[in-house]
Amino acid sequence: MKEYAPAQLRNVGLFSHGGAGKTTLSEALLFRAGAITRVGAIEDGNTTMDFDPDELRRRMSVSLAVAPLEWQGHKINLIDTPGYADFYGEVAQATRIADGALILVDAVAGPQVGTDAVWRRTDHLPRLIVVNKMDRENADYRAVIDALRERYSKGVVPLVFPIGKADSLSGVVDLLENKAYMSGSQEPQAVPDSESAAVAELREMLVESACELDDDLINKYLEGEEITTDELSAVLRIGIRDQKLFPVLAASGARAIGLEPLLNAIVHLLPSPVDVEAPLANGKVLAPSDKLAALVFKTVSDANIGRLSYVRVYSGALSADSHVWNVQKSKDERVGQVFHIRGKSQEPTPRLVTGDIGVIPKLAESVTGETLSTKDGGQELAGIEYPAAAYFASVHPKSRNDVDKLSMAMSRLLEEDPSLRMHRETSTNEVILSGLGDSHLDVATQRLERKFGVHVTLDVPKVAYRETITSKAAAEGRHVRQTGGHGQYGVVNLELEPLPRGAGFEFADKIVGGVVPRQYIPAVEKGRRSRRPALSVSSQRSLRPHRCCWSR
Ligand SMILES: Nc1nc2c(ncn2[C@@H]2O[C@H](COP(=O)(O)OP(=O)(O)OP(=O)(O)O)[C@@H](O)[C@H]2O)c(=O)[nH]1
Ligand SMILES: [Mg+2]
Repeated sequence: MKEYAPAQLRNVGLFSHGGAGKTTLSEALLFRAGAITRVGAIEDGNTTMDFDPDELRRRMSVSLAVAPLEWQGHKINLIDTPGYADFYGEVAQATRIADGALILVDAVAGPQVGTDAVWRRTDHLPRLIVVNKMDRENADYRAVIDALRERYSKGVVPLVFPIGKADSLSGVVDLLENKAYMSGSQEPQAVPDSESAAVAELREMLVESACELDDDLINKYLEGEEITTDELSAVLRIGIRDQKLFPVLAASGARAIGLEPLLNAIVHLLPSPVDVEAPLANGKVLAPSDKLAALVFKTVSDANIGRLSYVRVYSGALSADSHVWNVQKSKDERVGQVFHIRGKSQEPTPRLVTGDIGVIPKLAESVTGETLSTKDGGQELAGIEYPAAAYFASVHPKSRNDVDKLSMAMSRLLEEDPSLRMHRETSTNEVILSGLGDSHLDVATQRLERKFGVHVTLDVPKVAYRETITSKAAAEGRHVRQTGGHGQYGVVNLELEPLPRGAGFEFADKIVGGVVPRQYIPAVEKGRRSRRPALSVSSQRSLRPHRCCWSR
């Protein structure tokens, strides 16, 4: 693939509730643009974006995948993501490096809980909405738009009009150009007369919403003047960038309908890498320069090949056979080959320009979230924020051999998926793996087996119940010992009371007037601490922080 200038690049993430058709639509777009020569299907396990054995087994995306296509002198990097919440770690990586988003919505179901989730997770990105699966029985474009306007924003406006629906879906009208793209034909056509009234109604909605953002245009519009396509495009671009407008397209990935207006919208309405600012770790933005700044946003580990690092370049160029600087680790990193990536296949390239995405094999130092730059004043790009763990399991290696290999394999696995976490629970002496859900952990154990030959079973973790103080109590203790000489005599008055949960342990010394010499007091606190409530795996009470007062 030839080299494109940064202004000609588009990095577009596809996000949705699980199963809205992102991978199928990606496949259709890649085929339509000539990037692939055969259309794969989820059911046949041969799509470009789903190639991992776990994805083929589950017939759903588990990892993000990238594939480029060329359209009207531009290069679009499609970034397909999983819709299932267990794999939102990948969504976090994609939302970090995409410059714009396509939010897919099922034409029958309308917005769903996963749509809400990705809508929130992409709230920093300019967005287009695709009402997909328009070929399905009971598909209802207008009803879905109404639901989206109700749920998210009045800036949700139609950009196309679908001709027919379900079995009779035959094409879509691009409202911007006022042209029809019919199934089976590559060239745009005049809008069929039978549809012109309905098309005019939707176009009115688009033009009105767009013109409202621009004083000159609204005056023109109110005076009844025709708004040109170029004027409309310009104001739409700004409205989308400022997240005031969210234009909606209609498509059927499975039947390859509605693809051209979608590709045109990506090229003409979504921002290029030049139009967006690169966030830095310190909360500022990267100042424009020729200096290299690239983010490692995903790492794939393989026991044989080693690391494969996905990078997004924010400034400068990342060249093959070069030395770069890992900003976080302050270490030199040698870059050998550099590739463009299309699903699982790689194509060598001399360099990745500003804004582009590619992969580098065998980086020695760098892991996901780190910045590759130059030694002189390279700045740290903002990292990736992952969802918190929500599901926990204890890990049990199956054999002695598995025990030996577990820790190395786990560290590679965690490097590959930072939304997985592992720790040893000291109270129960169990190794705990945590992630976003049971499927997430299931995929993790399958990977351990497949990639690193380590066999483990997962179990419900033991819970360490702990004892605590639940109410205020006071007691007095006397120590009397006759030993021939002076003898020993001491009185301890101890008060115990609970603190708010999580507040820890507090020792308050209430001795007044020096009746007990100061040097004895630390020993009392120490004694008290050593008698902290016991830990037990069987007891039903939980640990509460408590305060302990000592007085005489
Ligand atoms: N009728 C119809 N079915 C579709 C369409 N697109 C996808 N499907 C089917 O819907 C199912 C899910 O499609 P995918 O492409 O895997 O959807 P996805 O959004 O990538 O799914 P996840 O990655 O799991 O979130 C598959 O059975 C597809 O064949 C479409 O346009 N029309
Ligand atoms: Mg998918």
